[in-house]
Amino acid sequence: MDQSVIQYVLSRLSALGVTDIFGVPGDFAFPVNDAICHDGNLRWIGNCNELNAAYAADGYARIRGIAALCTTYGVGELSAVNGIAGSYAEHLPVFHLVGMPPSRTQRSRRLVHHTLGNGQFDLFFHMTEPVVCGRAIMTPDNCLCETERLIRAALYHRRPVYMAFPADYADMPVNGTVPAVDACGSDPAVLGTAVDAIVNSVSRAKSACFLPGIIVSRCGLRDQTADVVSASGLPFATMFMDKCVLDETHPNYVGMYDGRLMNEEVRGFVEGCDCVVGIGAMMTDFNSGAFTARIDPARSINIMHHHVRVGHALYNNVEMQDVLKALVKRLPRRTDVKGPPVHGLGDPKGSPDDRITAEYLYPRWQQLLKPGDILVAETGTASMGLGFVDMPAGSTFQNQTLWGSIGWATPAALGAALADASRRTILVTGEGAHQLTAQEVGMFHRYGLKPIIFVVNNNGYLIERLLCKDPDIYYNDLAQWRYHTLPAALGCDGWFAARAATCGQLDAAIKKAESCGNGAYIEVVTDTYTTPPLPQKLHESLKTLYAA
Ligand SMILES: Cc1ncc(C[n+]2csc(CCOP(=O)(O)OP(=O)(O)O)c2C)c(N)n1
Ligand SMILES: [Mg+2]
Repeated sequence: MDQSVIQYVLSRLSALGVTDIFGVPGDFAFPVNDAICHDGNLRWIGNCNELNAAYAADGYARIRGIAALCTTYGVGELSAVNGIAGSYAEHLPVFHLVGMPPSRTQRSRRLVHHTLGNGQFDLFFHMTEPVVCGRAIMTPDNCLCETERLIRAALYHRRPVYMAFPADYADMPVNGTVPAVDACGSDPAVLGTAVDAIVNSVSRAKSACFLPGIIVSRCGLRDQTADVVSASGLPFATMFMDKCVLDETHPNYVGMYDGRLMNEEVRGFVEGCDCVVGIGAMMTDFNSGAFTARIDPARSINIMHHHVRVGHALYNNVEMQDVLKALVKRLPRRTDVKGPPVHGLGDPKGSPDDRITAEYLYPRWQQLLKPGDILVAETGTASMGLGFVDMPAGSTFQNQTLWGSIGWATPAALGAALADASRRTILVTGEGAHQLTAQEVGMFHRYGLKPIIFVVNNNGYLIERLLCKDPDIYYNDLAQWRYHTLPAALGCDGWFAARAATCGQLDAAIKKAESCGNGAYIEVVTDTYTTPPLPQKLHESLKTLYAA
């Protein structure tokens, strides 16, 4: 084999569907940067900083199923760690390629730049350990084995991996032969027992429903899961992190289940079922209405990526895809279980001269959405409102519900838009979150992308105002930016940009954004405390807590 170490790794990433690699270059990473630019199947996407590159890779992986970023030693890679940790928490296989000082520099313990000045070179390799599912320092001798091991780990766990390339080794030819890799399959006996247990529980139950979760989409099993739900005839609800895992236009959909906080009818139905079947769902705080959900483990099932739980029995070594394949044939078709009807948000309420309220804003956004749209919603009040809009067929709702690092959504939308430029990408962010990563807006134009961006300007960190003791305390205030002037300053020539403070202005701006044939950026100005219902509910439950 006459490929170099980095050429081999890049060829494997291409084969897995990566066509773009995010990052910021640096001298120790030059061999990796050069190889990416010289690889005919790959495109280098230069981000404004490494944190943004990691968020962009995260967004790309949500749509493509896999992503990669490249940073330089120490200064670059450490900035990316928050983003990588988010991809770990949210199960996204992101390959973090890091350029390292040459092996001879490391051996001589020279005091080179980007080190702590102590001659130690493996510190950052150790620092990344908890946020990746595998890592290696690549050499000509280990390259073939380690690349295959890390690809397998990333795809098995759906989590990031770290590969560091000493600058001299990166360009050396690889040694050895490609190892044979066994495919991971289910243990047939355990699979049979687990599927029997699921079929028995569901058949015996007077009423049953599904809660399909985010792992389904991370494993690329949305169609198979929809087939199981359709074959069973049973209703399904979704939780916040899992929104749009199955199309919300599916006839069996009953709406968002959010514990005791929202949608009482859906809660009553789900919690009243004798058997609740999770498929790749996680009971996190924001999935369970701040842990107000009450699903008896004894009467529930969860089919996870590599194991199944039926009541209190755990079955290991069974793969989700094998379980779904069996269930689609074996589950009896039920026509006797009916869920509540889905209530949409209705029409926007407000007159053209009115200030923009939640009763206008969220229904207006619902009207804007089209089949196939990619909606990226930032942590904050706006995503908590968007969680309750009805999403059209084939559209997707992306939110960093578990990791919740503000600033994620702007670069993640860039990554998502690059991952599938044929779809419309819509970004909704609060202005506080946007201030962390707003530079990345310029990158959409640089790469010819035409998103619709909404920045909700509500004079500060509203979700924090609602959750902290004193809403008006000044740590929730922000520098007042003129947000709608950012696209021009960031080089987005030809974009439509506007500031909307009334319902009429918002309506006109949305119409222009949809027809301008270019990127669009709309600053949506609301009153300081304008909020959709969910943050208000969280606020009320905390108020009782503080008063107690
Ligand atoms: C990196 C990071 N820093 C701080 C926080 C805490 N935090 C959560 S939401 C939020 C404010 C979001 O404000 P904004 O984007 O304006 O949205 P709003 O709630 O006002 O709609 C902050 C500071 C966080 N989640 N992530
Ligand atoms: Mg705000």
